[in-house]
Amino acid sequence: MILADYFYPDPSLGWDLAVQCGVEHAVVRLPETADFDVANAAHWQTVYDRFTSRGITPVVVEPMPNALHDHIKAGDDKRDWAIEKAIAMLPIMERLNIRTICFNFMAHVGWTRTSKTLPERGGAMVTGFDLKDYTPSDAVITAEQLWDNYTYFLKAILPHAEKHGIKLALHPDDPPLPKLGNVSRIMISFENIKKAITMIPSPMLGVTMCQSCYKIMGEDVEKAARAFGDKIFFVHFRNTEGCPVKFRETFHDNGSIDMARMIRVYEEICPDVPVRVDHVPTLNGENPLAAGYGDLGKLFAIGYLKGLLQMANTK
Ligand SMILES: [Mn+2]
Repeated sequence: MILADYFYPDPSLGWDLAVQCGVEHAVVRLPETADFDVANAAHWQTVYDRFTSRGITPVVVEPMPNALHDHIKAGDDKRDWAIEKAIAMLPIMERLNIRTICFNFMAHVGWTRTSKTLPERGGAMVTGFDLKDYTPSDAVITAEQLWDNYTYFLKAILPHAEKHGIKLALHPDDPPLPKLGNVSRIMISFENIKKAITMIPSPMLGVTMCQSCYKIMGEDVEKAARAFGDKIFFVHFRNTEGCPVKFRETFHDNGSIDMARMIRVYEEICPDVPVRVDHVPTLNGENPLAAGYGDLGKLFAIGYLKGLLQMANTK
């Protein structure tokens, strides 16, 4: 597998630590400032060069920029503008050889937690979700509207993704609940996601295997991974405890998933895809507002992942 990490577009201590851990590939969060135009190749080149000058090769864009994606998912009056912008990203990515976009179809409400300070081992803190503590927003969307908006998006973008060889890797909904208030959610089960990536057949349409989402859904993670097979374009390596209405993150070695087993499975079925650690605990001295993405938690998680990758590749 390709060991990658999640990088914000501006160099930081996290960049240094990842490089020092031996990470050579980047999952890039694009700038979300007014001076960055996703349709402008020169703007991309500036960001790209920042990485390559540090010995890091960008391989995935995550997420699809929210300024576009929010309109696409909601299906509002800026949807067509947003889809045109998303399509304009593809030839630029092709030229830079960034071959994968991680996208999701959570409208109005993204990945959501009700706490960032749940206790984990030794006083570390993790994020968690408990439906009884969730305060719904005023937004409204039905499952039928979501499927319509999703289909509309695929029909528009897939021919361009195929032309430029850019893979669209669908991330499951987190939490995987059918409704948060009056906001419906559709990417909440293996069956729904399988439908979503096969309803319009394309070699450029597959999944981001965010394995804990499937575990929380109640799926058998290995079975789901094997069923997706070569439709896995990207792996989020993450561990958790719980069920859709109440769950918590854990240290990567301290949750309900057999992590060593899953790395062996991925090396067998999708050995060439990028993998990154996801949702690390907050360790002592760190600000829990950076929930899931603290530098110290990442150090441990990346080291653990590197060890498992080495094990899986040692005969
Ligand atoms: Mn994820």
